[in-house]
Amino acid sequence: MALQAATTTSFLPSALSARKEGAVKDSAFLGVRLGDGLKLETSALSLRTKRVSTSSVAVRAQAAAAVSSPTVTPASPSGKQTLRKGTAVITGASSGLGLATAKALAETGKWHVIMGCRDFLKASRAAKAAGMEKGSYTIVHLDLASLDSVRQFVANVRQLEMPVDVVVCNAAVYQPTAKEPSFTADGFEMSVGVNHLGHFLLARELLADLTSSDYPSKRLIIVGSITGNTNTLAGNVPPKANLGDLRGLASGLNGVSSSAMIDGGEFDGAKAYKDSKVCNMLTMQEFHRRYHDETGVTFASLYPGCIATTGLFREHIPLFRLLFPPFQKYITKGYVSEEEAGKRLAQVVSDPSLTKSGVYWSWNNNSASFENQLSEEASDPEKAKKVWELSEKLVGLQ
Ligand code: NDP
Ligand code: PMR
Repeated sequence: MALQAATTTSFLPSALSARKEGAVKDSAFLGVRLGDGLKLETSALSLRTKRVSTSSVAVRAQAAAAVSSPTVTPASPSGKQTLRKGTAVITGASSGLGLATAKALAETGKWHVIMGCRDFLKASRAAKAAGMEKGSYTIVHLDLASLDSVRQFVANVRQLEMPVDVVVCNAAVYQPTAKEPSFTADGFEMSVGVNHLGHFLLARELLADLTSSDYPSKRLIIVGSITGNTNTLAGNVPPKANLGDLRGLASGLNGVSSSAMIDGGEFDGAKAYKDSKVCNMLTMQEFHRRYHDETGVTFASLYPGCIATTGLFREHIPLFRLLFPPFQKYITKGYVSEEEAGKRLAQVVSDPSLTKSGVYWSWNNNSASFENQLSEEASDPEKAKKVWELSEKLVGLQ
């Protein structure tokens, strides 16, 4: 019964994306414009209409290793009680930070990972290539660019009949070179639609599951970033995050009757990403204010370090992708490997010393975690409340 959804035909509208020929922003490396000679990195005209895929398998149990329900297993003959395996849902676990975290958790033998991924085959290959043991994970299809897919994902996770002890909202897209916005199935600008609104609905839905889990330390983690925090050097590299008076978000970010940008301004892909990270960090704090006392769930965000080699920069110009890792390694010294970043996020998932709620974690040069300060905007409770209420309307929760 649990796996009935495995054969369910799913309709997965790919996002409607419109990009003009040559729609790559003037090539700029590290905020500095390069000459016209480097403007050849143009993307081809791609005006995709809604595509209906019937081939995707919605749920596939990689492992039937169901997790037993009591939190503490009965005493073994030696008299020792052991904690049952925890189950962590991680979005965007097919690459980068999400994959490294899934691997780090699975390797401990204490966690089963539900990998919420938009590309099932890619996720499956990535998990195998990372050496994750077959019984340690389950891949469930999730396209955050579609609210229907988010709802279907929640239903499919419930069908697995595993507890949900930790949820990690990790997936993201970054479109620094796009001249024109692209849109999710529901018509939201892509970066905010995927990084914030898709996760907002997912987290709201899965809060009930977290609340009913009997795991001793239940957590909802939303990955943030330094670049959304204007109280840092990195956060002051233009374009800076700024949600303004939220007029674009209030009007639906559809780029037709409203701006595609939260602040109502002109489209800028890099800014849209940074704005989405501000929303992620505000959402975590609003969750904490509204639900921590009532549910006992720990809400946290983090900046894992600059993981300059991940797929996040796939849409950036080749020169950026070549120079960004050494720049971060040798100049800013902010670089961390995917493996190290995965260990950091895995700590936020499971370390008994990181149970404080409402916190934004960072790590110092010795890889020791500390509670970091968010920028004024990213810690503004009024803004958090407004973002929450507007997001509720957009995802149909109001
Ligand atoms: P990656 O591109 O490697 O990982 C992003 C993941 O998100 C991929 O698995 C990708 O899937 C998935 N994803 C993208 N769009 C969707 C969608 N519509 N539905 C479902 N999944 C989707 O980047 P990172 O590992 O670097 O990013 C992970 C997180 O870390 C992000 O939240 C990012 O903001 C944050 N971060 C990253 C930093 C860095 O330096 N890299 C620094 C600070 C924060 P697919 O594999 O199919 O493309
Ligand atoms: Mg940044 C201590 C300095 C520091 C750190 C930790 C980062 C992290 N960056 C720093 C400094 C600088 N960066 C400086 C001085 C510049 C101008 C030369 C610079 C530029 C820059 C660019 C163009 N940095 C970038 C970009 C991107 O396109 C990345 C981005 O903003 O993605 C949204 C990026 C990043 N720098 C970082 C980190 C972590 C990123 C990736 C951001 C993220 O995932 O949120």
